[in-house]
Amino acid sequence: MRPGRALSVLLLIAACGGDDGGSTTIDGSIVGDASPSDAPVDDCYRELADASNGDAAEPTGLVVGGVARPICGAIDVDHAGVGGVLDRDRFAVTLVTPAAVVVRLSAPGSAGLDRLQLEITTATGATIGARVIGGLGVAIAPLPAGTHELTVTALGASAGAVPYRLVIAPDDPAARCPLAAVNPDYREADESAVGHRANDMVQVQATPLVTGATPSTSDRPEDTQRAVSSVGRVVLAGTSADVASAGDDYHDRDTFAVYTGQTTNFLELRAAWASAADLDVLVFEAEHPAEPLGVPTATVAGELIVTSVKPATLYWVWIGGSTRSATLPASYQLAVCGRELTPDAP
Ligand SMILES: [Ca+2]
Ligand SMILES: [Ca+2]
Ligand SMILES: [Ca+2]
Ligand SMILES: [Ca+2]
Repeated sequence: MRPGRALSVLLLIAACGGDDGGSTTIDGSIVGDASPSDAPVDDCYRELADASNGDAAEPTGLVVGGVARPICGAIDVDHAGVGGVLDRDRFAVTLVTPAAVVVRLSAPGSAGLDRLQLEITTATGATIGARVIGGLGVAIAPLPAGTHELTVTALGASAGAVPYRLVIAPDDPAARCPLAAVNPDYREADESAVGHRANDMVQVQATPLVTGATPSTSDRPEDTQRAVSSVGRVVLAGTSADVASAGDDYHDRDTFAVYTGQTTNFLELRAAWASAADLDVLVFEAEHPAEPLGVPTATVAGELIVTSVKPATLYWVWIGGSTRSATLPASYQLAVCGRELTPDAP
């Protein structure tokens, strides 16, 4: 399912009955013809417990598997806490059956905040995060059955409340940026003469995810001279070499500089490789190696991540061979697909 399609399918609430509302179910989970325009004017579950929902998740009663409903809340400004946290809102939602989901946070009025982020905390305690950029943050995750938390965290200051809309919907990860057998648009330069360290740029600790610049002053990102349009795809290729870790959780690390197009505000990235390696992909705005965008997921063979981005901006696409890898080197292809998504009205 394409993102726009996925996002037209709203959160389904079993409390209102999964058998009405014109939605269909697949494998007992979700889906249907519902679109925002089909919904009543006030179709939201409305945030009820702002003062306390930063400490304990607000029980929404929402169950993925019934009538579509988003969560409508606000970044409230009357109880700013420590560490620059302006508001934190946690919401509990339930999945009856395991499903791949996409969670989309729309907050068109959030430009003045220092940071707005979305986190999915699964029933098993795993966390998947996404930054809101340009009023939109998107996270994808495979979720087991159980009760999960969606957390909205705002840092900074605001003169007034900033409304937002939060939607959880079924996702089709295999349909995101499929990697057909194609000739790559750009191939990594041979870096064997410098121990495969010519393009590393970012060192990465995987758990928890902590990233920063490599100590080297001589590494450079691959200058691909490519821009990803909002309907386009750039395919990168390279080799993740069998070199010793430089102290982080990766062997070879390869970084490619790619521009986003004039209207591209969302990227999907998919990597595939042949050997029994475990490669991870991250995205950074150029020269911001401490701010990883997107979180690797393993919902399908290979690696798939998504992230909101700024249009017409240089990004670093990073791929590293995890120390979990059984076999290296690994020849990889890495597709970068552009999209233009419009945030929902809150
Ligand atoms: Ca709130
Ligand atoms: Ca709150
Ligand atoms: Ca390499
Ligand atoms: Ca490298």
